[in-house]
Amino acid sequence: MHRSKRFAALIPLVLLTAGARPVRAPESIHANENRVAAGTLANGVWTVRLETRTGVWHPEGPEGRAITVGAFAEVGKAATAPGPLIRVRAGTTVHVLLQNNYDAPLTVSGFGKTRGASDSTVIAPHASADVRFVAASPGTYYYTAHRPPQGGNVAPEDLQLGGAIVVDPASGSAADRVFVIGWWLTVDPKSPTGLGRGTMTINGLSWPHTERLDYAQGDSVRWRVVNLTGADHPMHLHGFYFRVNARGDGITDSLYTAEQQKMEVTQIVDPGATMAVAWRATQPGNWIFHCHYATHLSTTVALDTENGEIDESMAEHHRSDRPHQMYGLVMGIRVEPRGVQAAAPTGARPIRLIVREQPKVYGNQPGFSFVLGGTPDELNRDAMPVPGPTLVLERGKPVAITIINHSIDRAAVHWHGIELESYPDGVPGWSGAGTNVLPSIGPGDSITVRFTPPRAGSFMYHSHFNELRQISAGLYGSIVVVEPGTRLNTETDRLLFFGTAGYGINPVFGPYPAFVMNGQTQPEPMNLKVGTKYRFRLFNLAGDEPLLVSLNAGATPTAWLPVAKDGYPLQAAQVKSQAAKLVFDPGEIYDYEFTPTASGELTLSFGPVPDPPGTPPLPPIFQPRAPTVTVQVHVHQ
Ligand SMILES: [Cu+2]
Repeated sequence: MHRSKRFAALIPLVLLTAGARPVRAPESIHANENRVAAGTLANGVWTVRLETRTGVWHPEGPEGRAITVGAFAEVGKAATAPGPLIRVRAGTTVHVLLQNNYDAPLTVSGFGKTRGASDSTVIAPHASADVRFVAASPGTYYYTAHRPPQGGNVAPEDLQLGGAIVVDPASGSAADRVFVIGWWLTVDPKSPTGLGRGTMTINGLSWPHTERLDYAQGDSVRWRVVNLTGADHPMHLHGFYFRVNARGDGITDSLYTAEQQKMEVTQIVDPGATMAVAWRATQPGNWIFHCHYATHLSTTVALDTENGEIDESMAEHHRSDRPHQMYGLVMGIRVEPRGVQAAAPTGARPIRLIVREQPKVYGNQPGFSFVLGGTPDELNRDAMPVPGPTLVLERGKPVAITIINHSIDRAAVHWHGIELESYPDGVPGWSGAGTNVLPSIGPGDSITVRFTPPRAGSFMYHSHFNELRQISAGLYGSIVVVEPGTRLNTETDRLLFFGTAGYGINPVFGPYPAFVMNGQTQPEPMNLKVGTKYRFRLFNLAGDEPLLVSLNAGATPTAWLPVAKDGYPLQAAQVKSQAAKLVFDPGEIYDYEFTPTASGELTLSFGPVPDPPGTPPLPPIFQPRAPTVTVQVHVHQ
């Protein structure tokens, strides 16, 4: 499955002017919740009549900025972004009548006998096409379309020309929801961010305008996710693990057997990829499901951002969102309580965490840090440890964590991967329920949150306010939850926390911030002993692109044993030796066991995922990517 690096999919757009096309009567393009299938069934054939339109789309709600785009409509109905949902049972023949109303030829993919981008049809201007396919295999798929690319790529106004195709099993199957991730972006080399305007959407809307998903406590929840953007998205659920039931690439969908399924809180959805997940809403309150790339929930992807600055007057309609400053790829979940609620834990172990900020730590950007109360760092005002202190908690033992904000920004802390109550979860203006909602912590203020970690494993804590600025500048730390009566062995447990040295103001052209491991751009050598079983706990909050980490013997990766993902132990059948080479995204956590068998030299490297062989070099306007860092690993007897 291919991956695009950060905004690489936008590169050809540099050559474009994404000006509005003249439109006759601007019709409104509606957001599509993907609840209702287009078309009708007759004589075993599902017939869908689609046509192309041009209209105005309001991804940030009716009061927000309008953009003119192309979109699909079911004939006789409003055009939608994403396009109409095609949903049938396996074995059904699907007959799509497609009218191209544009003055240009339309290339349509996804309706072929073997579905996917490899099987496309070109429809002449003002002509129609008649495509038939048998929806043979249950799964999640999609269709896309575009007019002739300009400068080699799909024009921004064609990025909404796509929709989901769901093939349900021939009988049965539980109710689910379909979420299509989309984007619309223009590139402006003269803007500090490299972007003109941009938005990222789920089912055609951007947070806080995305749909609120309402469940009752105890409900089983099933989602399908389709990524129609050219970037990968690490999709993260707060408060609960989800089971990954299927992953696909639009052409094939792999339904996992029980032995293949994993429990995760973050799953990467590659460009053009799909996934199906299931989880149980056991805790009441408000939660979020979001992309863990900080840029993808920042003002960078708000349409009201121009020249890198959010237009506060235009952003008025976002006011409800101001406490948490999120935009883009976020969905809000509300779980209504049902039955007896757990009492708040008592006898909690108190912990104090101090948030610090210092100016100009990363160039002109400030540095942030967590400091543990009661340690020498608390008295040393210059102490800015990155990552913050590792919190070693005991499974089943309540903690009361007081966060004291000594920075000049507002603060909020999320306990990533921990199954807890909603209020302490850490999303200001949202966590909690009804009117009892977690506030952000003002400068000089503090708040105490309480939770009881129910599971031993590797977790993390990080800022959930102005994430792009605060996380990239060091506001994170690891959490290791140990079994009662045990301790963390810091000799055999090696914690490797990946981050960045500040953030890239210009995510399109660079410069890109350096990657850091445990806060260092060039970490000290590691020392291991032959025959000792180590547990490497890998945490990632690094930037806006996938990170490649490998433990190498010479030029090739050695082998390690995966044992947990996102703090959840893998099933026994999945604990198999594999090449020590990991592509992972921010918001993911992996545990590996590694037992060196011979003395000698190994290296640990971390950096960007290399381009596939044959990738043409980027034009000089793009700055070089952050270098791959190599750490010496000495193995001795
Ligand atoms: Cu994303």
